Order: sequence, then structure tokens, then C-alpha cells
Amino acid sequence: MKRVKVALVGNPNVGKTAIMNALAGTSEKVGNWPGVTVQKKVGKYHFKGFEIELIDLPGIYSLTSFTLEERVTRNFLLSGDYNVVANVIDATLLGRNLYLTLELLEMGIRPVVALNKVDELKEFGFSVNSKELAKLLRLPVVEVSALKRKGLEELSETFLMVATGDLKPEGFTPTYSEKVENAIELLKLKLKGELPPNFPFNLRWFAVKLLEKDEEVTQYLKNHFKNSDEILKEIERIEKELHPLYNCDLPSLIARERFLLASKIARKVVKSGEKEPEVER
Ligand code: GDP
Ligand code: MG
Ligand code: K
Repeated sequence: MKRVKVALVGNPNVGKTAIMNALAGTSEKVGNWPGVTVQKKVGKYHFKGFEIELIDLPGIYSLTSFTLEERVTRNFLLSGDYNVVANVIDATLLGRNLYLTLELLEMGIRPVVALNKVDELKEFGFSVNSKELAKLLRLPVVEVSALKRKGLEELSETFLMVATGDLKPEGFTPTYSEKVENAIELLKLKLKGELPPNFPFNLRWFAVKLLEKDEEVTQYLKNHFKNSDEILKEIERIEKELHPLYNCDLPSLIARERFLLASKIARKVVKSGEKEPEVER
């Protein structure tokens, strides 16, 4: 039997467990993630001659290395121990959820987007133009309702197409304002000059994370790059240059620009329908 491993990634409460249960019928606990008390759950099911194994990763809002959940999810994603990443999104909170999607894209991951809770969105009188969203993100987007069991077949189908290589999502690269982009390019250039053998990360992601003062990435820089001191000084210089212009530090500036981009994409694809949302009085 051919096997396909699908990692479910998304914010807390978007319906990762609900999708796993809807697809696999059940899930089993297979111990904790390494080093933490976060439970690891997997669910298996058969589809068109394949065994699909779903891995329920801890729910996270962003891919910093700040919380245990973020570190577990991020390290799993960096390990590459999967065939497909499914980014589960709550369609009723699209802007907020797309923040993580942009971070996945920055890491070089091309997820299948499972746009869940479309039933609830519809109830509120809204709809998402998922074709347009797919075009903007350059990723496959499948509308799903785990609750009403809608879109599940198409979701499995899409997992298989990506796993077998029949579908190769191109993926959109999030970009920032000109000054931040210049800083990223400068860092990339300096990093490239001293790149250690078997450097396992997407270089642009690594540069962005350095600007965000990510602890794990900064430690990796110190351990593996001969010119780490020079690069850290360069980041300090960039910070001094940009701080007065934007009135905030680099990590906040990058987070803000990413958030604005996510909101902009959400506004482009969410439409309000004829039906007014029912408001309880
Ligand atoms: P997780 O934290 O991502 O694993 O999210 P859960 O699977 O625990 O779901 C969070 C909440 O969303 C629960 O109350 C679910 O019943 C609800 N939920 C999940 N999927 C759907 C859906 O497709 N439609 C609606 N309306 N609610 C859903
Ligand atoms: Mg869950
Ligand atoms: K060093």
C-alpha cells in the first residue's frame, strides 16, 4: 500500500481535529511530541489505493520559536517528515489565519489550503472566492466543512495530487516594503557568501527570521556561519536606520507588514452575500 503523510497545520480551533475525525473516522494518541507535553495525534484512512496518515500538529498563530507549540510545529515542518502540508484555515477569520499561511510560504512550504467552516461563513451571509484566493496564494484551496462533511473528497484528492506530483503548487512569496526588502536582500547576500554545507533552510526565510530576532535561527547563525558577528552588526545597523522611520522595532515592523498583507488578501476574496447576518437582539 502506498502511503501519504499529511501534516495538519493551523491556528487553534480552526477544525484540525474535526477534519481528522471527519476523514479518518477517529484519531489515536501516539504519545507526546519530543520534549513537550503536547499530545501527538494521528489518524489513518484509505483513499483510492493509498493509505493517508494525518498528523495533527499543535495549533499555532505564528511560526516564531516563542512558544512550545510553535517550536514543535516548526521543527516538525523543518524536519520534512511528511509528503503534504495541509494548512487548515477558519474561513470566518480569514485575515488572521492567512498570517500563518504567509509564514508557511516564506518557509518555502507549499501547503494545500483547507478552507474550513464555510458553512458558518455562509450562515453569516458571507462567501469566499476560493478560486481567487488560490490565484493570489498560488496554492490549491479547497472549501471544506468538517461539520457538514463537505469538500472532504476533494481535499483527499488534492492531497494525493500533491503527494504524487501531479499537482505542483508554485506558491506566492510574500514581500515587504522597499526598505525591508532591501534589508532582506543585503542579508541574503552576506549569508550566501559563507553558506555552510547542507544549509537546510530557505535562505529568504532565514534572513527574515534573523531580522525578526528569532532565537533559534540566531543561534544557528552563531553556530554555523563564520561571519555571524558581521551579520549581527549589520542587523543592528538596519534596526537603527529603520526604527525612527517606522517608530517600531524590526520584529514588530515585519509582523505588522505581514499582518497587513494577510488582511489585504482576505479583503480581496471575502464577499458579503444578499443575506444579512442574523443578529440576536
Ligand atoms: P482544532 O483546535 O483546530 O483541532 O479545532 P477543533 O477540531 O477542535 O474545532 C474547533 C471548533 O470548531 C469546535 O467547536 C468544532 O465543532 C468547530 N468546527 C470544526 N469544524 C467546523 C466546521 O466545518 N463548521 C463549523 N461550523 N464548525 C466547525
Ligand atoms: Mg485539535
Ligand atoms: K560564528
